[in-house]
Amino acid sequence: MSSSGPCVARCAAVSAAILFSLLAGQFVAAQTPLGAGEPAWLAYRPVNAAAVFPGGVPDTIVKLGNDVLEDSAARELALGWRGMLRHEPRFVNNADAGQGRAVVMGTQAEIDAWRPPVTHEKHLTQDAYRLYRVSDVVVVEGGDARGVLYGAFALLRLIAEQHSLRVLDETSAPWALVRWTNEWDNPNGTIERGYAGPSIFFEEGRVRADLSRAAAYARLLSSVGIDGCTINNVNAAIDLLKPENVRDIARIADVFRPYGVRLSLSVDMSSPQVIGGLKTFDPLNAEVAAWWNSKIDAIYAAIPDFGGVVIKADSEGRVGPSQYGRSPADAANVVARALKPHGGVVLYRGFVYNNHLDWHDMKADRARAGYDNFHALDGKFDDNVIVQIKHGPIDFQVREPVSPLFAGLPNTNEAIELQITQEYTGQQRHLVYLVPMWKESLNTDMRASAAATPLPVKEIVSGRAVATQHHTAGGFVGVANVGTDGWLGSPLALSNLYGFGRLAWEPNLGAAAISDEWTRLSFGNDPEVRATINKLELDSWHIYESYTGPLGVGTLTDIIGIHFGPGVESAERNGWGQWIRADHDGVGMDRTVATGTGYIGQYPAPLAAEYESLATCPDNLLLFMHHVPYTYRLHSGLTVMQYIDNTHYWGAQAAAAQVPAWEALQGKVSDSTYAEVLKRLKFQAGHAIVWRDAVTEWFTKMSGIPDALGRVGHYPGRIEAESMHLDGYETVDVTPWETASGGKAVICDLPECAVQTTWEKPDGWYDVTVQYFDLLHGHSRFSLSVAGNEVERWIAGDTLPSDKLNGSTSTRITLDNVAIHRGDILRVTGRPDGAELAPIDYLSIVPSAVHSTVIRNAAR
Ligand code: GCV
Repeated sequence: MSSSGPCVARCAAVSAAILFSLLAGQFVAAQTPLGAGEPAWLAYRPVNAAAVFPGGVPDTIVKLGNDVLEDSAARELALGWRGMLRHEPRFVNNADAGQGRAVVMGTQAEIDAWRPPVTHEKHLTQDAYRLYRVSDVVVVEGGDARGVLYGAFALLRLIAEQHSLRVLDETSAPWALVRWTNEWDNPNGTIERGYAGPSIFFEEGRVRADLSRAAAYARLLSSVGIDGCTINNVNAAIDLLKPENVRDIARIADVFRPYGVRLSLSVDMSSPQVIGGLKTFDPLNAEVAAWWNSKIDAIYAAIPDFGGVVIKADSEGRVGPSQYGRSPADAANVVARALKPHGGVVLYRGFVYNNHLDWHDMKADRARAGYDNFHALDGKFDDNVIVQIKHGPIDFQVREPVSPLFAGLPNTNEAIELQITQEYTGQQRHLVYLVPMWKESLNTDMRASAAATPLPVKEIVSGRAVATQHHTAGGFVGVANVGTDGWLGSPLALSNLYGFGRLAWEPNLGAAAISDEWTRLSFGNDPEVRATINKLELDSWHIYESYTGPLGVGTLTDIIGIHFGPGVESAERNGWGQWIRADHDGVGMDRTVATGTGYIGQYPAPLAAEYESLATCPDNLLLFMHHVPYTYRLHSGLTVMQYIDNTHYWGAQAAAAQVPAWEALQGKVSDSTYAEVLKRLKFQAGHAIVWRDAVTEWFTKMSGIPDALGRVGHYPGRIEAESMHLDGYETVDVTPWETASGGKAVICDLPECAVQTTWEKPDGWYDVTVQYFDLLHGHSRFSLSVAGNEVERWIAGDTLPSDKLNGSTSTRITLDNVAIHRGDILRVTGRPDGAELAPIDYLSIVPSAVHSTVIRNAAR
């Protein structure tokens, strides 16, 4: 650290600056108004100020620099002081005022100039920060202006967690240079695999007029150290590169800039031809290269801090260099060379595969594609190209091994792509905290180091040169797909956005520590709230995995369309290659070198040996790596078939137990958050039963092996709608059969229909469930009556993601403590709406778990 002259002289240099306190008011006035859910973890709830600052809250905030990022840092501290400490700080940028109780913030150079150095040996790197005390002064020092902003957020985090700042000494630097989100937004305002409403960036083919949400999003991203955001779908709309659109997109970059978030774009390789009017988009053609140069120059003229581009090519219908016999390296490099003079990067996606594989070819394997397509190109990419690799070799399944490509490119920059939006993990209607899953990938030791030193994926993507790696950059990309509905729709899903940022900054943080940080920032420091939410979050991945994708099978969801409900066979007999190869004898993909697709051989030898052998392959990846009989015994001692049955029953039970756990927090979290989370957890509990029944029934039928515990196919209290007296309703087959109880449901093609049955069992208190289908479109009306008295009426008004009767639309209502007498008639009436024909699957009537004094049908 260097020092310069005495404070008086240095202060003169800053004295020309305007009194910052005057600006502070303006900053806050200009603060974007935030709607419900939007502040997320930046709500700045009151804390015990005396616990944080035992010697008194600093009343002066000194901002030494004038960078826009330091302005944001100051604005943020003001918000935090007011919200958390109930204190109105005085702002100055006169360094002399940094006496007494104050916070002084500035870059390393500004701090050096402010006062003789406190001995800090280590130079702060790009984006890094250091927080420390000099007697009563709290110093927020950044390696650069962005580091100052990150430091301010870090200080606010400590305050929100109510840590005592009597002693403070924290230095932190980002793990990797690239920490971006990708947003799969389309210009028409829709978002591919987005589950939280429309785009915050686009509407009706244009950039939104009101970008206040985009600004608020940049603030959130910045608070966890994310420094880049790709605003459009990797299935890129080609028109976005037209000059008028680039001008409009620059407005988004303008609102990102104060938070240090660099905007980037997904581009389509055919752009030179389609919008440039060239005869070709061959990346080795000189005119094509010139087109990219001038296009990129034009983008930088509009957006000087443009981050770079993301490219999806030769994948899922996108054109690419293969059309001209060129390689991904040729394609990436032509764009990279245009970006290079400006400091931009290309993130070239490793997600290149053939989705027309031959199911009959036992050697065909989609999992091989990344390595097969890229390994031979190692060392051929320019140094501002980063290959962006999904964490697993398939596609964000609930359990996958880490992609072997991470070890296959020792001379190429690599970034890991993680999916924050829950495409295959319950679409934010199921609670799945993904950080533990991501950490498993990041911590997987590829055993690729010649020196036998561990080489976990997190090291590979750090961009630091290590043993066998020669990387100049690397990073983390999170597919977030936030929308206007509380960013991710589900309040608890925000932990994934938060967690992604924190891991990208420091992957050695623990999943539990990140969950706890997020919980404290979002819900406060109440120990009961923390314990409950942390437990829900930390248990959630295994719960979801247990009823949707056992033993590394990948997923058993409907893979052809929306990836939400069960649809076991949809994986098979098509070109998509998400096969599970289940037949009457066994299940799983044989990916061994000895007899299978050879995929396992793509891993470095020690890891390959572990996966190749049944003796050492972990149970949780068994069906990913091997095809085994249903009678095969796992390391746990259970057979595969019994494990499938047990885990689905356990999972459904665990999902149900989340509901009362959350209910204990009523009154301890805001009413709206309480209600929203409760609604989702209840849905999940019901949907877990749909999953459980579908998967266990399907495998029982396929294997012919009954559940040793007699549960599958035997559902106490269940009455199939089709077996009841039908008043206008007609019976239909449901496809796939396993997604409806008994494979059938009833639908009503009249203005009103009913199903009814007479209760033949003893008088008592019962919990009554009606399992019905709620399609994306239509608001059917239902009512349940017992002995002529209406117990409940409801509308099928959810927006479950399909217009078919299947495992994505099957849902339920449960009414607790209904008094039913022998001989009572139970009747469900349905009134269709449009094409939604008030479909019913079954009723379930079981003795009440809790006898309440509140009698629902007390009117009787
Ligand atoms: C944006 C999966 C998703 C697609 C997505 C693709 C990708 O296949 O289902 O919606 O396309 O991944 O990552 O490019």
